[in-house]
Amino acid sequence: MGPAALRIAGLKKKIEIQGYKVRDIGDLFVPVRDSLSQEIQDEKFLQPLTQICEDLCGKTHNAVQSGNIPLVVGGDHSIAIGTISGIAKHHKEQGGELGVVWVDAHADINTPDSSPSGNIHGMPLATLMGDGHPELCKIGGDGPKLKPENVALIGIRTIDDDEKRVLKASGVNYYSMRDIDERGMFRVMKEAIEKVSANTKALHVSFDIDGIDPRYAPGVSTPVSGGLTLREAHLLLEMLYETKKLGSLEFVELNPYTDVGAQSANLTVDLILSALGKSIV
Ligand code: Z70
Ligand code: MN
Ligand code: MN
Ligand code: MN
Repeated sequence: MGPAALRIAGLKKKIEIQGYKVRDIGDLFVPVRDSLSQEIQDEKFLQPLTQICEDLCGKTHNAVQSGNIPLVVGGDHSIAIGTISGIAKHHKEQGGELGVVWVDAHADINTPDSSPSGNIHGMPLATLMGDGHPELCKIGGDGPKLKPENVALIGIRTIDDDEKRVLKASGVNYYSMRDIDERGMFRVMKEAIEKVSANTKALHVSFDIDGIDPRYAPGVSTPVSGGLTLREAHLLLEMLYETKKLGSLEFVELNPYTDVGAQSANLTVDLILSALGKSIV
C-alpha cells in the first residue's frame, strides 16, 4: 500500500515541479501475502522475496546503466537487497564502488544465525555484505555488494542482542540516536558522508521511514520512539543531495494502514524532494 499512498500524495507531479523528468514504471509483481502456502509463510517468504528482489535488481541496474536516478518506494526493507544489488552491479562493471547511507531505527544487520525473528527485513544489510541466505546473496552476481567501510547506518535505537555483536564486528560506520543527541545531525552527517564518499563513485540512500520519530511518521509497522525529527531528516537528505554523488534513492516501510490521515505519506514525499535538491531558500 505504500507506493499507492505516495502516488496519491502527488509524488510524480511534485518531482516534476522540482525540474526532473519522471517515469513511473509501476508496481513490481508481488504476490498477495496471505494467499501464499503455509510452507512459504513458515520460510518467512524467502522464495517470493528472492523473485521480487531479482526483478528489482534488474530494474535498478537498467536505470543506473542508462543514466537515470532510480527511486524505489516500498514495501518492506527486504527490497533493499534487490535495489542495491542492481546498483552495485553497475558500479562493479564500471570498476567503482557504491557508498550507502542507511537511515533506520533498526540496524537490519541480522544474519540467519543471529536473527531472533527470522524476518528477512531484519537482514538486508548483512545480506548485501555477503552474510545471508545464499539465494539472496547471489542476486546480481556472486560476492558481497557492499563494503562495510562504505556504509553509514544512521538513527539506530533498537538492536537485538546478537545483532549488536554482528554490528560491532561488521566494520560498518554507525551513528545511533545517542550520537545524534550528542553531536547533532550536521556533524554526524558530515562525518558519515566523508566516510562513505572516500572510496566510492556514487552514493545511495536507503531510508526506512521508521527512522523518523513516530510523532512525525506514525505510518510504519514498527514504530520506535526517540527517533529523528522532521528537521534532522530533511537536513540529512539536503546534505546528501549537496554531495552531487547521490545517484539512487529508496524509501521503505511506509504503511498507510497505520498512518494518521496521510501525514507520513506526505512527509515521505517532502523528504524525497529534499533528497532531489529542494531547499528552503
Ligand atoms: C528485528 C528483527 C526490523 C523493521 C527491521 C527487527 C527488524 N531486528 N523491523 N525493520 N520494521 O526481526 O530482525
Ligand atoms: Mn529497515
Ligand atoms: Mn551494466
Ligand atoms: Mn526499521
